[in-house]
Amino acid sequence: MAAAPLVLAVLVVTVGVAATLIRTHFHDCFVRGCDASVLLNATGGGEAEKDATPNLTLRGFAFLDRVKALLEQECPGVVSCADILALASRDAVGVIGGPFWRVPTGRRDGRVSIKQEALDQIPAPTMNFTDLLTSFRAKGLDLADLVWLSGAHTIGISHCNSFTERLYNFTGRGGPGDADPSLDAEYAANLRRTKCATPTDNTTIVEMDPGSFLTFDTSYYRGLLKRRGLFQSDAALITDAAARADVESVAKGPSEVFFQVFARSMVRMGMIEVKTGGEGEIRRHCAIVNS
Ligand SMILES: *[C@@H]1O[C@H](CO)[C@@H](O)[C@H](O)[C@H]1NC(C)=O
Ligand SMILES: *[C@@H]1O[C@H](CO)[C@@H](O)[C@H](O)[C@H]1NC(C)=O
Ligand SMILES: *[C@@H]1O[C@H](CO)[C@@H](O)[C@H](O)[C@H]1NC(C)=O
Ligand SMILES: *[C@@H]1O[C@H](CO)[C@@H](O)[C@H](O)[C@H]1NC(C)=O
Ligand SMILES: CC(=O)N[C@H]1CO[C@H](CO)[C@@H](O)[C@@H]1O
Repeated sequence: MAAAPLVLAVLVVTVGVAATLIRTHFHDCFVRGCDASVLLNATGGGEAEKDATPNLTLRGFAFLDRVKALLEQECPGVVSCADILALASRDAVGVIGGPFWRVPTGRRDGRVSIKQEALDQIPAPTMNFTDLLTSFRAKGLDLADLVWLSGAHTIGISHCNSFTERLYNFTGRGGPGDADPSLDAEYAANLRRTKCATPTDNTTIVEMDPGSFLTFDTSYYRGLLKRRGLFQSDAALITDAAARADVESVAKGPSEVFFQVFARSMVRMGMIEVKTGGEGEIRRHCAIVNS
């Protein structure tokens, strides 16, 4: 009798870890390439990328530090923190029933992490389609990668204050009449009533794929077509004809198709500006550069 709630609790934690790892890997790759710069602690020189990442992302760091410590015991100086992040993201997705893919390894770790670069280069949840595509193209990714990597929001969670301007203050006039017209009105009203009663709420957790956020599946894309994408960057995917066609095709296809394209885009993302050969180092601890 007691088993079911426990199994559910374990699943919630596992899905949360998977979402956190994917987000951390994404943030890492978009700033100075996939070199684990996102895992570095700030030093005397100023704030690090970590200091720019949303609080929800921060939880994954201690877990990665533990994985690194175990690996260093077995085979010191061999597996980079950047590879650990790529492999852990893949494994976490596989454990919760998502796709599995082969991760090319050999990334080396960077020695520099700067907060402002994260603020400048990580695509914001408020971006429109044009700005999102520009941001992805700057990293060698394309329109398809934007659509498929956004699919990670199938297991995403957010805090109200990341999107409340869409519920309360879209044009700056303010008030419940000032919601984002691209968001389903009934859904917006429901969010205001049950989840985000105040625009500044930064603790209530909102599922990005409500009803299915524990399952790695295509319902995120069906939600987009019902105009229930939570962030403007989700809603943006159906404002472009080519992206919308991709969303429509994956939304009605079997999960296997989504799994294949998601995996392919994760591999492409994992190769952004990687350091190899004599570049960078194999960090001994993921939070600090080797002395
Ligand atoms: C990195 O920073 C975190 C949070 O401030 C701290 O808990 C951790 O001990 C630091 N790690 C190292 C190796 O200094
Ligand atoms: C997208 O947003 C930028 C501002 O961030 C704006 O300059 C641009 O006009 C917008 N593009 C479209 C097509 O709305
Ligand atoms: C609504 O947005 C405007 C412009 O961004 C801002 O000046 C105002 O303070 C906001 N109102 C509320 C209630 O947050
Ligand atoms: C949430 O908002 C409160 C009040 O504005 C602030 O003190 C707190 O630091 C915020 N917490 C986070 C995690 O942003
Ligand atoms: C690392 C960090 O700042 N964690 C905080 C994230 O937000 C929760 C809830 O607001 C806090 O309890 C954590 O301390």
